[in-house]
Amino acid sequence: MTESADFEQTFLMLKPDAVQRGMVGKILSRIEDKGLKIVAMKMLQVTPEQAAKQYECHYGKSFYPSLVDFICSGPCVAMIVEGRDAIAISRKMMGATAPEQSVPGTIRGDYSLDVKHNLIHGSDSAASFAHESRVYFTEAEILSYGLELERWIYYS
Ligand code: DAT
Ligand code: MG
Repeated sequence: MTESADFEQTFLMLKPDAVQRGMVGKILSRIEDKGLKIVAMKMLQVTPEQAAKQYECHYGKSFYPSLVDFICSGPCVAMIVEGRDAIAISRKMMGATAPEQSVPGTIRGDYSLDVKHNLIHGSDSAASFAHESRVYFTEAEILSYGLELERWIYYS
């Protein structure tokens, strides 16, 4: 794989509904099948402090308290994935926030009917990735490794 400027990392979190519905494996398979490389991953119970940091851009909005309650309501799976245009690609794979707009073929479009119980969080920009990844991972926890299959996933 040739590293270039469009290779980037993004932060994803499988929310408590994904864990409770037994959909962790299914969603991870989509991420792996796409060719994105998981470079950090942990299951954790999000604390209110972590939730407040992760969602600080939504502080003051009407849904903020219930969003924080929800993300803290059970175990989540946090991860960092890497690949070409990983931020935009994973946002496309997640699907739109509004359930009536998340199209079939996306994770939310296939598996979710509710704006809050929408299974997955993903950074929406490089700045959000920098902020959100720091809430859950240290630099040392983010691994750097090659995958043999990468030369079949990327042209150059
Ligand atoms: P996304 O998760 O697609 O990035 P967002 O950043 O706008 O969406 O909002 C973060 C989360 O907050 C979203 O996943 C679910 C919740 N949320 C957003 N809009 C909401 C609304 N109108 N009512 C209830 N929850 C909402
Ligand atoms: Mg968001």
